Amino acid sequence: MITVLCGGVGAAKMLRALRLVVDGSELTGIVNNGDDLTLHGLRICPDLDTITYTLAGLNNQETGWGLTDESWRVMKELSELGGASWFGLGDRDLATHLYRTERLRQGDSLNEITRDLLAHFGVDITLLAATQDPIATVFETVEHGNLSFQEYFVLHHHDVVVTSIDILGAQKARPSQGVLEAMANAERIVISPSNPLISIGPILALPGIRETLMARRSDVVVISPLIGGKALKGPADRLMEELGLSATSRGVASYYREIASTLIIDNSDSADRSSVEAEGMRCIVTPTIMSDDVVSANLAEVVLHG
Ligand code: FO1
Repeated sequence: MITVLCGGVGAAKMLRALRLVVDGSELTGIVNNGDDLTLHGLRICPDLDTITYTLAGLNNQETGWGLTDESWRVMKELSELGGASWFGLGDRDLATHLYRTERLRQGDSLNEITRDLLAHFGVDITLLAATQDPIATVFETVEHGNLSFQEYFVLHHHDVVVTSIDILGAQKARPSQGVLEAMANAERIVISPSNPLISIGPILALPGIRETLMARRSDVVVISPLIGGKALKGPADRLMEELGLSATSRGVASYYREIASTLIIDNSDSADRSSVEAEGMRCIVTPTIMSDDVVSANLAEVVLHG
């Protein structure tokens, strides 16, 4: 079994790449849910949905989130009514949130619902929410005080100065059933090229996760989310700098060094090899921008066997 720690877009691409070279029954994703939200009474789990839609081949490639062939009639009507429309929920995507919310209300667990959504969309891997207890990533900002994840990310376009990040509820939350086992029993544990602080960080903040990874350190591989010191998407580089980690391969290595033995960096960062090794991590240099199936499959092979 291969277990993958996941955020949103970068993780979806990594899982899709791994799925090119291994059977779906071999793959388990442990998915961040610090960015989940309740809006219009609906429970929305962006990272679970981004991964599900991407592996189904139905993701909206322009936005990176939501479904392809989307329409926006409900949002338009809502906006005309004066309702909150800053967080864009397409008509097709809304069906997922309506379905999830009603089943949660009926008492089903998030992981049961996720399993059924995966089956509906024809995706044959396992996804487990990192926790099914309430957690929430909160940003302390200079401009607006405390912001919820989606207020920070979408409402303010992550264009604010962050002074600290807190994962509310993490210390009391338990990892979902099967999460620690999926890490303990995996041949390889993969940390996706997701934002270290706000996609992987909330998973690492849960009790027992760091300890389990430390015990498996020699089998834990990280793919750097930075290319030339910049994130392909999102605020990872800016946040790392603001919170005292340098936005470099070395900064990524210093963040993960206790729990992972290997860092994979992009060819364009080959000059960083010695700085990664100076942090006590093995460094593999290979193309990491998963722009087509050839590069993706190659990266997956390196992740599994490099
Ligand atoms: N990201 C945006 O930048 N704007 C949006 O309006 C937006 C809506 C949205 C709806 C459903 C969903 O699953 C994701 C959505 N995202 C949107 C993406 C999301 O904010 C982030 O990419 C993740 O939370 C970070 O992984």
